[in-house]
Formats: sequence, structure tokens, C-alpha cells
Amino acid sequence: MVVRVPMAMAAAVLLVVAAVVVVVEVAAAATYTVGAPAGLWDMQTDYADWVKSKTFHPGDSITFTYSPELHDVVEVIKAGYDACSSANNISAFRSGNDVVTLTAVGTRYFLCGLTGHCGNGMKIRVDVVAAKASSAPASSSASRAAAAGFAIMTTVAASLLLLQPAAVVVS
Ligand SMILES: *[C@@H]1O[C@H](CO)[C@@H](O)[C@H](O)[C@H]1NC(C)=O
Ligand SMILES: [Cu+2]
Repeated sequence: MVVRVPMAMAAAVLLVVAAVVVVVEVAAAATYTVGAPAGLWDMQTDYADWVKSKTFHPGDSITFTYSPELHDVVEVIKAGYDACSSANNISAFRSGNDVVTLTAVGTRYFLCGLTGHCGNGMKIRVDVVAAKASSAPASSSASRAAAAGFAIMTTVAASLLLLQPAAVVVS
């Protein structure tokens, strides 16, 4: 079978493929509301249990949602987390809707600075792992691999078209 494809069309196909690959990458960044859907940033939620079902990657973000009259959010280092101390904190939030971006690989620690709350379990440890080394769902990895493979195949095909614009034997 012989197909004639103008160079402009080959270029358009390349652009579309590039756009699809970009969309797939952007869609990979996730936003999580801490404790949701069963809870929020409160005194009831088991945060160790909440993080267990999730894999956080650089670029993802977590949102602490709570009443500022009842709680706050303090980011601390491991020592502060272990001791429930916000004395040497990294940062503190109290808007009631605090968005924290997990910018890099590593472990982040947050607690509620109100007296007794951290001791009652209101603290969370978030492990941020590299996207490639993750246990991401197979479908997500597979679709990314498929998109990449498709982009490579299309690039090769388009290159052939550019070298030989008259006609290309497709099969
Ligand atoms: C965070 O640490 C600073 C000192 O670096 C302290 O003044 C502040 O009270 C702390 N914030 C909280 C909420 O504990
Ligand atoms: Cu609290």
C-alpha cells in the first residue's frame, strides 16, 4: 500500500504527538486533600494509614483543609515530628486551606502545633519518591510508555517522509 503524505501534514502529526506527550506528563502531577475522603486535617484521621495507599511524586501537592480556629499546620524536621515540637519549624500555615507542593524527592513532616494535638496523632509524614522508581499504577506507566513509543515511531515515519516526500510504502 502506497500513501502520499504532504510534509505539512507530517509536521502537524509531529506537533500533535508532542502535545499529547506533554499533556500526559502534566496530568501526572496529583493534588491530595490530607485525610480525604474519610477525614480532613483533624484529630480523628490516622495519617499513617492515609498515606499508605498513596505514592507521592515531585510536583504533587497536598492541601490541609481545617478550621483555623481549631488547628494549624507546622512543617518540621524529623526531630520535631518525633518529639511533637514545632519550636524549630521550617514553616507554619494557618489559612485553613494550605497547599504544600512536594517539590523534591525526600520526606516531609507536618504536625498541628496546638497543644496536645500532635500527641493525639495529628501529624503526618509524607515520603516523596521519584516517578520512575515508584510503584505507579501499571496503566499509567503503560500509557506513558505507549505515548513515548508512538512519538518515536511517528518521528521515524515523518523523517522517512521528509527524505522521500513522493511516496512511502506503509505495509
Ligand atoms: C516556628 O518557629 C519560629 C522560630 O523559628 C517560632 O517563632 C514560631 O512560633 C514557630 N511557629 C509555630 C507555629 O510553632
Ligand atoms: Cu490541631
